[in-house]
Amino acid sequence: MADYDERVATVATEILAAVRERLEKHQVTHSEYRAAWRWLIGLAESGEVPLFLDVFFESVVERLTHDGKPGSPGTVQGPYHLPDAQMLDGDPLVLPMRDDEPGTPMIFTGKLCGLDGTPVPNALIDMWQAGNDGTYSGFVGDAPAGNLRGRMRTGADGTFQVRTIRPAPYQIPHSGPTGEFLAMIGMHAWRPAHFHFIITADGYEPLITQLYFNGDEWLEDGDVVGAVKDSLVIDVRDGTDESLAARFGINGSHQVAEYDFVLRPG
Ligand code: MBD
Ligand code: FE
Repeated sequence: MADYDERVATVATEILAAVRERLEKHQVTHSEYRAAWRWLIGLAESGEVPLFLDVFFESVVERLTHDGKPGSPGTVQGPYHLPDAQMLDGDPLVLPMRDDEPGTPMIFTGKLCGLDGTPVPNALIDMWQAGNDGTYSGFVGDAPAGNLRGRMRTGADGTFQVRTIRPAPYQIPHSGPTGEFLAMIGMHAWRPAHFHFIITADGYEPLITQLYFNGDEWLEDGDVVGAVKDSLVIDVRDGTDESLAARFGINGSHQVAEYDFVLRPG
């Protein structure tokens, strides 16, 4: 059994009190209670507990932890990170993808530096994203294991360049209990398209964040997860540098985007 902990006792007791107070306020009936009971058991059995928690609560805790601090903003990790993604090496770096991976090819470049602008070499960037169909490999859909997930290190000057595809805006899985819950409360299930990152480097605080793309309709119409921060929205341009594209094995239209991550000491 877990030890008694003053803080856990305080927070847990108040959460209970808040729920009980609302049951009383709305005069919740026994049959309504049973319906909620069945729904919650269905949530547990579906395996969607991590999804449900991250959709509704992670952004609150993330903001409390990080808002107001200098450096690149963090945002939620979400339920679809997998540890031990393939370590990318060679030149150029390409996220693992199928030969005929659907979606617009994209070259994403950037730099890592500290608060004073010092480049951070040899940092580990763990990057993952949904494919063009809005699914994450290893969870939903038919992408091969490890698709669009990779880890890479920054160079001696703190920079990185990687080829991927532009992820599509997507709906979080909406045919299970989490989707049922959203429908019950009249919320859509969309998130703006995004890349996910966990960045770690010696001497710096780990950064868990996401990047979004200017012009995405769900930036305006509301991210179901509430995890967008303005300074994490980046511009995407059509790629015009043919030698860069050629170096990445791209011969055709593609997009480019960049972001410089600023890490806090830690
Ligand atoms: C996602 O892809 C995601 O990034 C978050 C935070 C929650 C649900 C699905
Ligand atoms: Fe995501």
